Amino acid sequence: MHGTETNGRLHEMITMRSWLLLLLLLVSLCSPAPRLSDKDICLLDNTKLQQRLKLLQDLLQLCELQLKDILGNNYHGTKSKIFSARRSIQPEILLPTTSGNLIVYDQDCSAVFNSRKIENGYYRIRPRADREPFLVYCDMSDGGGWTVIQRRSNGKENFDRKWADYKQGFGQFQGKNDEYWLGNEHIYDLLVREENSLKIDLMDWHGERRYAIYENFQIKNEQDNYRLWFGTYSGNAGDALSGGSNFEEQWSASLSGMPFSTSDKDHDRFLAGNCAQENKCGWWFNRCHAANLNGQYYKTGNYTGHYDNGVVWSTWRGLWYSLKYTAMKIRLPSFVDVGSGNGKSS
Ligand SMILES: [Ca+2]
Repeated sequence: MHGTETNGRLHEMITMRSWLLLLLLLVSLCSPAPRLSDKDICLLDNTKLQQRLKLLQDLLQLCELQLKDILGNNYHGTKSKIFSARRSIQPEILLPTTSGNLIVYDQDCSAVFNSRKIENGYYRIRPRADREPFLVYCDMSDGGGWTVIQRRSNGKENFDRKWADYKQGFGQFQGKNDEYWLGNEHIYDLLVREENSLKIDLMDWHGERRYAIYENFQIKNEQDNYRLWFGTYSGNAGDALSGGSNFEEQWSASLSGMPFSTSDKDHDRFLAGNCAQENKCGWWFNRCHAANLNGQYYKTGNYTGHYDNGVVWSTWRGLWYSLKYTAMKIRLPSFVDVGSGNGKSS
């Protein structure tokens, strides 16, 4: 009996100890982690902030690199490889000519220039081996090697034409002041191989000149209505292709991403009307434009009327001034002026 009682107490004590241990364990598990001191919190915040700072510093460095690239990459400089997304050369362009023609044509005016033909003038070029060569004016000044895709200089040529004419091209290809549109198909063929820069030369009726350069000038094919794309602007005429300085102007007049329109093929964003009809020409219209170099040739400079349909570059001379001279010309950004030696341009 006594032995049994002692055993019972011992058992009771062990059970109590076990419970106590379990309780202690539970308490230690459930109690909150030791509270961080203000100093620890501060240190932790500091580490997080330093990590964010590092990220921002990296970003800043990247932006500085990009800015340096943009500033250093003028139109006759060498294109940086870091940020240029070169498009691959289309296989059909590499096909050999099937015509049996022994005359080898240069692909563009840069190639003409590089083959030591450095006089301004009309040359027959052939951007695609599977298509016929065609005449174009090569501007061998201004660093040389420019293929001119559009020119206005005297108002003699009619630019109020339909889709088919703008597709094939029209105008005179003889005199140094002849006006023409090279044709959307030819322009597409010239642009499709590689990234090109576009330079726009402008002159008003007082003989004052301005220019605008756009990097990575592209148009899509006819299925996509020769849709326009362009990159960074530089120059002293203002970025009229982008529509103007404020958001509202850009919304209605930025030509970036716009398809080509003619009076018989309205692809503009002006739902209530036809920009090409109002402007009497083919162009990449939005609602409608802040720049239209194919517009009506008003020999007075300033003009009035229902529509701002002159030869317009609004960021320089406004919408109601029609320019005397315009030329749109293209060249590879990597084109190196091998002719003049000193790299200066007029
Ligand atoms: Ca429309």
